[in-house]
Amino acid sequence: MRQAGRYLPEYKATRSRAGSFMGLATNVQYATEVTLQPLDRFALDAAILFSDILTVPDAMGLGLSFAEGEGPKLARPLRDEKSVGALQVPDLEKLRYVFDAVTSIRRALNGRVPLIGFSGSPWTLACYMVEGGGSSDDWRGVKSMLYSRPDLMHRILAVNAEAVAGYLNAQIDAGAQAVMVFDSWGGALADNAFQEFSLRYTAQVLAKLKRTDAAGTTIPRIVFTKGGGLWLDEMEKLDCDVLGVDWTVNLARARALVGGSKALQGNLDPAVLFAPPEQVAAEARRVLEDFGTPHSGTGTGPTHVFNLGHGISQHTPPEHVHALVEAVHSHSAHMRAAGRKA
Ligand code: 1CP
Repeated sequence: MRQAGRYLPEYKATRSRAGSFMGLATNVQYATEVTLQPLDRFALDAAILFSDILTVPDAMGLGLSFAEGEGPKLARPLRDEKSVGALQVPDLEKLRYVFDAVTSIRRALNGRVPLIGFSGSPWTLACYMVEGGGSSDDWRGVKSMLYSRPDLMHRILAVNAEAVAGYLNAQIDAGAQAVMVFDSWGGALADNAFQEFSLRYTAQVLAKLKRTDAAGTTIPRIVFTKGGGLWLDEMEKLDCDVLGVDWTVNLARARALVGGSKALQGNLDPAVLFAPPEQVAAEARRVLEDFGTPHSGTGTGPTHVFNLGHGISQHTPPEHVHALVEAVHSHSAHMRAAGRKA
């Protein structure tokens, strides 16, 4: 999930030098620096590109800005038939700064850990593109369009699916070693609407993604739907390698459902990080135990990728993240050793 961000003083320092969030994300040097900052503090197993899902609507001409202390804003949201009709897959050259950042980060990582690229899902991007801003309590604008003009919604989603696939493929070309699709607002949809307006278009993206990089190395795909636990049986059919789950999901049950075919990523409640380090460690052990020993003996196959169940809060004390990472490493090593003996 998010690794960098305002909970780290070094991030805040770089962000203030950059002047704005977009100043940070569009500058290759700064984007590289903030991607590596969490790795210099914590023994993390992967790096996630520093960027944002809203770079794609920005490249489509919707005009992105991040006001200090507020969420994202789009200056030209899609409100009517005319603006939806004019929407087009962006020229990927407008996102060159992202691909350049990927290449620069890969070079700076120098094999230390793999780099994960990402995008929003077509539906999640549509939420911002229609509302014009951050998480809404009722998603009135986007849901009104979905129910009253499903034709317009389908047009946005079709353009988004094409754009997201091109965007992720370009990240793979630039050096991303895994790609993650964030369907952060899939869980805001009703049953049926989720399948028709979110899952279907995520599947379209996956169908268009490259399976390997230029050297022939497989690029794993991760799909995270916040609030998607009820649809895991349907998500199991997606052509991806990993399903990310939020903290409402029980990992033992999820493993029984999808464990044979896909790895699971998650799912510590980020709010656990507000508790003292001992509680953080205890909750981390609980998540690991819920999934269970990855493989007994020397088995291979889909397993568990420890992660938060959603993004890290800006109010998180960095020492608590340190305690979390240490607990995950020591307890999972212990579980693997016990599994080998069994
Ligand atoms: O390590 C990292 O920080 C990785 C980079 C990263 C990622 C993967 C950022 C930087 N954003 C994201 C993804 C992202 N952005 C998602 C999908 C994951 C999720 O659900 O959290 C979403 C929905 C956004 C949109 C967004 N960008 C929001 C949420 C607004 C809302 O709807 O409430 C916010 C606050 C941002 C700004 C942002 N993006 C990233 C950071 C570190 C920040 C905070 C601003 C800052 O620190 O300056």
